[in-house]
Amino acid sequence: MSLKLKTLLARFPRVELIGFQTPIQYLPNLSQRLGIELYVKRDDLTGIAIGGNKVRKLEYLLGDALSKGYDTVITTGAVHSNHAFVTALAAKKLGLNALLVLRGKKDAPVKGNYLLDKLMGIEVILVDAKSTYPVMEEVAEELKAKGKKAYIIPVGGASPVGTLGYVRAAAEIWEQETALGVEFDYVVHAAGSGGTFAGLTLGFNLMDSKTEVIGIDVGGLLKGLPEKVFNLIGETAGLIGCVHNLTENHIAAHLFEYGFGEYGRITKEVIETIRLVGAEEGIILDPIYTAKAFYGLMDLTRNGKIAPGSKVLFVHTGGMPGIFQYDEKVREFI
Ligand code: 5PA
Repeated sequence: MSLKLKTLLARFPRVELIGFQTPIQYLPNLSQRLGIELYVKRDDLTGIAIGGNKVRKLEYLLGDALSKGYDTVITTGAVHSNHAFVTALAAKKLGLNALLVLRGKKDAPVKGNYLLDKLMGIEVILVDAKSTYPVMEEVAEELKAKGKKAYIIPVGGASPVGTLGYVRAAAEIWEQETALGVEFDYVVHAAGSGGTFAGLTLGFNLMDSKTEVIGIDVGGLLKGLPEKVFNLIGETAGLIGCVHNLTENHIAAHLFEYGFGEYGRITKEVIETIRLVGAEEGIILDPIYTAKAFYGLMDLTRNGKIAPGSKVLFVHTGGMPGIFQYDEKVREFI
């Protein structure tokens, strides 16, 4: 089944940035504590820069950019964006120029990913406005006038081409399940721009798998996430040339909100979750995405949505620099 999916994906240009299957590890201490069979997929170890889920999307996005002769990549996100930093570094590695248009105040402290951006000499334009897209378009036009060709990647790489990365990840998980001799009831992950959610959901659907993909909304990064994810699934299926039988209601029923008030807000529960997972299993989560997602997983287990004994795969999507971007906030709870 995964072979069929891989064959469908084979015609899309992809650059090899990872080069291996990320490990799936069993988490014995947290399994016992939660009364489920808990595994983690280490997509925080995707082999370039700070790793994380974006690398899978970038294999296709940068493959697309290179095959069409682009020489520059422009993308966006918040000043703490994991996606933006990884995109810029991966682009550089492939010999492309990179430029980031980040949402933040001009005097934003140089920490976390923003420090990494600066350290690597990545060109950053800070924009103190809700939407950074007009600035990205402007910069692309300016570059065009200078004879350059700029490829614009949306927030989180959440385009149909980027989503192919997580369709492929679903096939990878399926192969690993077969090797491990388990079938996951649930795959749980942090949902922000929705590309990971769309890709995994479509991938498992195309493999006729019973595995349910659960997204944890980490505080409404995007409004109307179920609709956006559903549209992205439709566009990605269209790109691949296949049909799915998913509905927007299915997406909404598999999306749970654990934002603790708003995107980016760090609370005591978030910090306690980082501490718990670190102390029990030696795995570090981040305060913006993965700790909220893991808190959601624990709560869904407590309230019975995830039944006792279920086989659950948590996808660790990376993001560790968030701890250092928000060190002051983190210190409040130590
Ligand atoms: C992000 C997103 P999706 O965007 O695919 O839904 O993934 C959510 C997510 N985990 C999960 C981590 C560590 C993430 O960084 N990050 C964004 C970024 O700019 O970094 C897109 C918001």
